[in-house]
Amino acid sequence: MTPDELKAPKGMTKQQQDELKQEAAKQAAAMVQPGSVLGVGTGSTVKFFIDALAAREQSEGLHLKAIVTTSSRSQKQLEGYGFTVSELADIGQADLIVDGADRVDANLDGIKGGGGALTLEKNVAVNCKKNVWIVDESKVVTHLSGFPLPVEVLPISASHLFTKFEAAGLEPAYRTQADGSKYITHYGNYIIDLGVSPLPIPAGLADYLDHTVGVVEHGLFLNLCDEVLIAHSDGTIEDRKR
Ligand code: ABF
Repeated sequence: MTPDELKAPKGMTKQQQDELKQEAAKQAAAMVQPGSVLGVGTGSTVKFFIDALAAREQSEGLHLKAIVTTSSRSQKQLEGYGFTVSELADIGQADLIVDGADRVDANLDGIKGGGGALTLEKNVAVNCKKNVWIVDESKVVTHLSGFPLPVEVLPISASHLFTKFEAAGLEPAYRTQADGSKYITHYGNYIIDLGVSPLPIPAGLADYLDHTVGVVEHGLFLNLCDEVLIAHSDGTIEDRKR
């Protein structure tokens, strides 16, 4: 499946989903402290967050100390608004990161990486004091399910890992481009999406993947999100804290 096919909205029109995302994004932009170091994630909801951040910059001048981001897509949008983007290696810790997610469960654990940026996203996330996710209600589940778990793998190990994941009943599929060729990540790796749903015991699966040679990173973000803003179809924004 291509990245876009992975993220097709379920049960809502695209416009309805976008309006909800914009609401959550505005509320997150209001959380940014002037003079702070900010992390900016990736995805269609974060796109609205960057718009709202630029509006705040325009109206009050945030004088952010530094901004790091998790994809070239977000970097281009930020620089288009005149923000300067730093490399992760150039900052100590960010005070806050605002990012999206593909699924978030009752424990504020999540599946991320539908956009293919999972490795940089996780490396930035662990270097941020506070992680805030912004989602619409279609992403909220009781148990992590309904979205393939992305696993970034080294090309040299991909076929062996595919066979291993298949034998383990994880229902692997290579992430593909629109022309059917394998999707290549920013770091030159492949993504194998694990279609098994619901995910078997996320903490156990994360441990299994963390100890599987050839796996670069996976999209299970456990114990990382501190707060999630959920935009509900009734127009309310739910603020859930860990
Ligand atoms: C990003 O947010 C990715 O982890 C994920 O694919 C994306 C999903 O958010 P959205 O639905 O807003 O595109 O951080």
